[in-house]
Amino acid sequence: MNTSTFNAPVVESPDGFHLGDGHRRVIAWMIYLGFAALAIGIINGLGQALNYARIDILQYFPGMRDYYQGLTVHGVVNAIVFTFAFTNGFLALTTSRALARQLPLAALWVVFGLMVAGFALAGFSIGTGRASVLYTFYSPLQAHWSFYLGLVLLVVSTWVTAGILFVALAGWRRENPGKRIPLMAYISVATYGMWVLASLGIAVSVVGILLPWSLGLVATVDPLLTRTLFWFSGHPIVYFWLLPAYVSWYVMVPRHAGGKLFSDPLTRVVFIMFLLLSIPTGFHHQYTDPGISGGMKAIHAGLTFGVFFPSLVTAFSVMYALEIGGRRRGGSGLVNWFARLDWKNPALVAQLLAMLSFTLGGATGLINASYNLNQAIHNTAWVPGHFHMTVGSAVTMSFFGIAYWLIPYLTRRELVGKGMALLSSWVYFIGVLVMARGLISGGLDGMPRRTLIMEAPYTKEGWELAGLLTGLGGTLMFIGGVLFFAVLAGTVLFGKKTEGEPDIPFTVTHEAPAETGWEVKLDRFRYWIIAAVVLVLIAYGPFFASYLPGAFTSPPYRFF
Ligand code: HAS
Repeated sequence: MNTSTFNAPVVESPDGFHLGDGHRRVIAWMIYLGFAALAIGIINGLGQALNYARIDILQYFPGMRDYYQGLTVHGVVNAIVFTFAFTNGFLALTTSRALARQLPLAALWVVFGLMVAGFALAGFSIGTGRASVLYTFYSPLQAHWSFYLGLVLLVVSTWVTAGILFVALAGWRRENPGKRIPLMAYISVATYGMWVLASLGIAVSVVGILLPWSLGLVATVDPLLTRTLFWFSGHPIVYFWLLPAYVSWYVMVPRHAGGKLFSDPLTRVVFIMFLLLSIPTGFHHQYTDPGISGGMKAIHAGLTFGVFFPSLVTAFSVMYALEIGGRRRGGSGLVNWFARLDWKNPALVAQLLAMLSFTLGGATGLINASYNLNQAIHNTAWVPGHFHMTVGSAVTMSFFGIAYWLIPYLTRRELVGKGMALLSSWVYFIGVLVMARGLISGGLDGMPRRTLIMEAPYTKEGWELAGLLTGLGGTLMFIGGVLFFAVLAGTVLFGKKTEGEPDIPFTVTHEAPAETGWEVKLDRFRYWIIAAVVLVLIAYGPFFASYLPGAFTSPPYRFF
């Protein structure tokens, strides 16, 4: 895989590998499941955004009891079900393709089944008002056991996917001794390696503490302990959302743009940095929590600035690929190449706009990470402002862009409504910027997050405009989302059948990865995982060693 085929006009398989029909089907179902969850999330998102504008549409949602139930639906289906389902399907595909191996079909269906069961259980508990605990499910708020069990199944679906990918890679290595791991497989597997390690916090918390507690097997719970275990996984989960988008930005966007990947080893280094640094940063969500020493918070703050770095490198690398593409299309000067990119390709446009939004999302992340600035914005509307420019757009719009080639690839149907797809991306992008402007300025004026603003008996100067912008932006995002789903449904139902066996559009490194020297060591995942575990022990060990067993316990609070 070391030829210069990255800019080939026709997407044909360079090595003759084709995904089996059954594999296409199961991966398509995973992607549909993810988007079905997103559709529910987007409808609830409209209700959440309009709350800030003091417009109540939540009352018209069937079965909706209160604001927190709606916010829980929004957070859980968007942040957990949508992202997990899409990632399980997408990275299974990228790994299978890069290694040119079919993955075990039955195991992929198991992944799908686990996700459906997890979604159904969590959906049942939230839908019946038994789990209005938000996607962070902080104790001592207690949910019905079915909520926690649903979460367990959803996380297990990611572990089974990870197992499938690890086994496939091991098999490939056995058959290709001494060969470098193909880049697309490397970064896909690294993403799951990071997540398997990261998800241990949430696993211990849910299986070891919250599930038995919700079943009445233990009477009390330690809020700080479960919060800390949540954020042990809760920060790295944002990179589990982001890295599939990065997989696309590194190995697919250059192809869409007609550019080329900047550097194979640098791309590997970026993913290794995420493996090392994603987890030992969770305390930056807990700067205001008592019971954690200032020293520990400082270590996590420092490491948070460290995990900022691979994204800066990514910005540089992606820009390089885009610039090459823009210049090949006749662009010149400092910025003209940007205008020359293929702004008519829906897959590219959605991801370019995602990147632009992420530039602002990343900048707000830096402010969050700064200990004293965090004191001003923590628990304000600023925080949803930040995360709608990251997961709410950078990730979601990248997944939209990927879907514009992935759904035709999986269904062997042509994309229907390219104009509508482009419009969808622009409307969603403008919407997210307007909404984030509202949330960010409102947050700076002290407007709280997770609050039924429309019924709040108090207000402050600035909140009104902030609320209106949030409502307006959220409405535009909703319209953008509806347009996206129209394109998706149109393609699946009415798209013209395509001939032949197209390949997925991935970049082949323009230089073969080095076969000797330091770069080869990047492929030794085992050592990087050990290093990641050591870093986690340094960053969390002192807290758990001094804190366990939990000292401050509370009885449950149930709102059902
Ligand atoms: Fe965050 C809170 C810090 C990234 C999501 N974050 C959250 C929450 C969520 C979230 C959901 O330190 C709320 C959790 C809750 O419910 O309480 N975050 C950061 C930092 C980064 C960061 C330092 N966050 C993300 C990503 C997310 C995400 C990614 C989802 C996918 N975040 C925080 C902190 C908090 C927080 C604190 C706690 C706040 C509090 O007090 O509650 C960094 O990783 C960001 C690095 C990003 C960059 C941008 C690079 C730009 C790129 C685009 C390239 C652009 C190109 C332009 C090529 C450095 C790669 C192309 C176009 C042309 C013009 C040419």
